[in-house]
Amino acid sequence: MGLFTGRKGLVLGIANERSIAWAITENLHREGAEMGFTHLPDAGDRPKNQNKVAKLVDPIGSKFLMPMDVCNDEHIDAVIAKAVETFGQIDFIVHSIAFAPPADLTGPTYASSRNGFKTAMEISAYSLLAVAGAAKRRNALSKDASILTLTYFGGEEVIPGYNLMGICKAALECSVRYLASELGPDGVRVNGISAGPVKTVSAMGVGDFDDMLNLYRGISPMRRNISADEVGKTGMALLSDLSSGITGEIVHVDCGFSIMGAPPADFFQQPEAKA
Ligand code: 0WD
Repeated sequence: MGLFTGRKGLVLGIANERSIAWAITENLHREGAEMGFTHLPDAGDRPKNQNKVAKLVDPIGSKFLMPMDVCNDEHIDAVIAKAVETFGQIDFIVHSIAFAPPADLTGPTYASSRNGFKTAMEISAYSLLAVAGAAKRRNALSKDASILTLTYFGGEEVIPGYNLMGICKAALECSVRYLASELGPDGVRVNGISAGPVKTVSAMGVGDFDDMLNLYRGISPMRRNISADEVGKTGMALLSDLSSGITGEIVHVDCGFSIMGAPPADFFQQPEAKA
């Protein structure tokens, strides 16, 4: 019997096999979870996004796969309604969604456009509140349900290149705490994982990613980068009974990078650090 035998939930934000949401899904599946999934709606006739996600989730017995744009309240409500119809109540929600228009993400924050800021905040932070709110309104969450979102250290401290998304992550992390406080009386927990860099589609839009990986390798106490599976394992734990007393937390899965106030002495001996 697995940790998630008899437990059901929703996973939002798989784009492809590199997505962090997929690494979490693999761990949940291994422990026996039953899941429904969403994909970004496809433009035009070709179901490109749908096919990419279906290829992954069909073989693990997905209970449903629906299009969902988090900017659309009807989409969100339809997904929650489908979850209720399929499962009754659900025990977990994985929210692994972020977006900022590239032009607004790559420039300095003071150059963000008003609309770019709104879009980035809506998709990357408000969407967590919207999904939790829809689930609450439909009484979709079981009495010990757990909600998990994904964030990054750039929401706590300045990471050059992370820019507008850092501001969104600060809002997202604060949303975790407010939601945890508001849903706690129902028994529902809300937590976030602050992950170190993992090469995914979204990550490639943020600065020079290989430099970021080198930096993390050089500075982290563990002198390496994390794997997506490490986020998957911790995600699974935060969604499970193993973390039944934890809510409102942001757990860093970053090989310790975020505890360092300055690079270690050996950082300056590394050829890539000098380059
Ligand atoms: O290094 C990394 N990869 C890190 C990612 C480090 C720390 C945190 N994160 C966070 C991201 O900020 C995000 O919140 O993890 C989360 C997942 O990101 P990911 O797995 O790195 O990226 P990806 O595989 O691209 O999944 C994000 C997905 C979208 O993918 P695409 O590539 O299609 O933009 O978010 C979804 C979509 O599936 N998404 C949306 N879903 C519904 N409605 C929307 C939307 N409007 N926009 C994006």
